[in-house]
Formats: sequence, structure tokens, C-alpha cells
Amino acid sequence: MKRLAGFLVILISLILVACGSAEPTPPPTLSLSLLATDIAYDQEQLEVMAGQPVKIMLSNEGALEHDFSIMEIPHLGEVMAEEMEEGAEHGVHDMSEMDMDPEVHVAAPIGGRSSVEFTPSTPGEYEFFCTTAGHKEAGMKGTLVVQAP
Ligand SMILES: [Cu+2]
Repeated sequence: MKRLAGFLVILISLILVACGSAEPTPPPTLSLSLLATDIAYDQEQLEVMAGQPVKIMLSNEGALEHDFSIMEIPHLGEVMAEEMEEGAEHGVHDMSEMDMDPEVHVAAPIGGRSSVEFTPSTPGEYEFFCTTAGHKEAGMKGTLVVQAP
């Protein structure tokens, strides 16, 4: 009987510990690479999961500035863009002339690499494209597929 009581105490403690971890840990960030050249991306489709943070690394191996933009996409938290200068001189990315304000946006300078991180919240298909004038029309676009978890 004494052994049984001891066993129950351990069992109850384990249950309490299991229930005690209140914060559900978010799934690990999914890292995807996208290569930009003149004038194209190397992938037409990117697949991600709703509720999972995604980090898109944009490398620019072209001779023009390129970016990664999504006009509208439901997401959790903030969109974090990080532009890394590597090599090439810094081309100031002026968004002021644009009459659009994409929800997700990051530009990669010539020969450089940038990343943008966000957590899509709603399954669906969202168009991504390059906002540099004429690039989307030239085919610099693709589909971000957000799968249901
Ligand atoms: Cu472009």
C-alpha cells in the first residue's frame, strides 16, 4: 500500500509538470532560400505552414536590385526584415516613389543578401513578386502556398 501511494505521488507530480508548462512552444522557424537574377526568381512556388514562422533568404546574383514582396497576407506578430550588405555598394532602396505598400517586403542589393521573417496565419495562396519597375511584368513573381497545419 505504501508503495502504491508513493507511485501515485510520482504520477500526480508528473501530470502537474506536464500541465504546468503553460506557454506552447512555437514550431521552429522554417528557412527558405530564394535566388534573384535578372529578371527572375529561381523558384515559382514556396510552401510554408500556417502558424509556423518562416524566414526567407533572398540572394541577389543579378546586376539589378531585386526584392521580395507580398501585398497582403494575414500574419501573426511582426514582419522582420533584415538587409545584409555583402560586397556591392549600397543602393538606397527608396520606397517613396511606390504607390504600393506591401505587407511583406525586403530588398536585396546587387550581390547582397537579405532576409524577411514572418508567421503566416491563414492557409491560402499568396502572390510574391519584385516591386522594381517592370520586373513583375517580366515574370518575377511566384506563389507562396500556406498549408493548413
Ligand atoms: Cu527584380
